[in-house]
Amino acid sequence: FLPDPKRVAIVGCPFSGGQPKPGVDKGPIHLVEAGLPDQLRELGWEVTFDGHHQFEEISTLDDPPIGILKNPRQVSKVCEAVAKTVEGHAKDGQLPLTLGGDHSLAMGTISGTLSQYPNACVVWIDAHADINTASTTESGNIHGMPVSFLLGLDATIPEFAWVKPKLTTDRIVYIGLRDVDAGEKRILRENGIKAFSMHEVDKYGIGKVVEMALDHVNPKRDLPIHLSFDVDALDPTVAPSTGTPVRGGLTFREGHYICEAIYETGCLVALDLMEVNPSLADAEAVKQTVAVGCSLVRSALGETLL
Ligand code: HAR
Ligand code: MN
Ligand code: MN
Ligand code: MN
Repeated sequence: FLPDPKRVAIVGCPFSGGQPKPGVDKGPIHLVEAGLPDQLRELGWEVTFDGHHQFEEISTLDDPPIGILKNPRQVSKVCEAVAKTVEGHAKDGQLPLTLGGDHSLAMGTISGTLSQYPNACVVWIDAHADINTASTTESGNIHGMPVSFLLGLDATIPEFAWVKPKLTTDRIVYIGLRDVDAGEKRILRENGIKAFSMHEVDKYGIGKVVEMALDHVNPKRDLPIHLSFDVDALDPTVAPSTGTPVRGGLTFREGHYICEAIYETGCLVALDLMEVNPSLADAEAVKQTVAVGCSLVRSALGETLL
């Protein structure tokens, strides 16, 4: 599925409405300014980047909470626009690389991927499961919910009716989990959703975990893969500048190994790098996190393969 010639379209999404901490909207700007487009050109990719997306502002006055969900209309509108953009690039035969921004955006990116590749599977790398529904979320932050929308677990909110539940529970797999709410654990269990927490990474090693994860969602390695990488999957010592760091995460190499192994399948059709927040640490830590983010993307696009 890798485009030949290799063409990638960078979709910069300076958006933070899916969670309360300012600054995550600056993530994509830092990643691009660090030189990511040129780094990908050096790897032989033809890179399209037509500027960061400008999102229509909805005043908070016009966007009161629905239940406890915060900024619901804003998140929905932004994700719908992102879905169209990602779909458009995929239809053009480009590999959409979405830079967040908070992880609510994946509602858009994965919807866009599924419009072009209905049988795509999702590999979700995160400390969190992001699968709360309107009835289980305790925070009301929609970045903790995108997977439930994509699976249609809670289709009760008309504002999100455009999200067509095209993802099925057997086509998503998690790696890196270590901070999962009780309600989310129940959802994972009741729906038989496969997840490899840090416990399994410790037990089996990352090589075996990635193999088992792919055997589950893509047994014949013939389905398109959407890789959604939340930088907080990495240990906070590796990626400190993020909104909800959780200790005990993936090492630098474990994170990169995942990206390399997905690239190696030749099935990667879309990639997200989310939750880099340059406002949340000192300058050195920001630099480190941005550099790791760029490096993960390069690995997912073939850098480490000899
Ligand atoms: N489960 C919590 C909630 O729903 C925390 C979600 C946290 N954050 C993320 N997503 N960064 O991966 O609010
Ligand atoms: Mn574009
Ligand atoms: Mn996430
Ligand atoms: Mn997370």
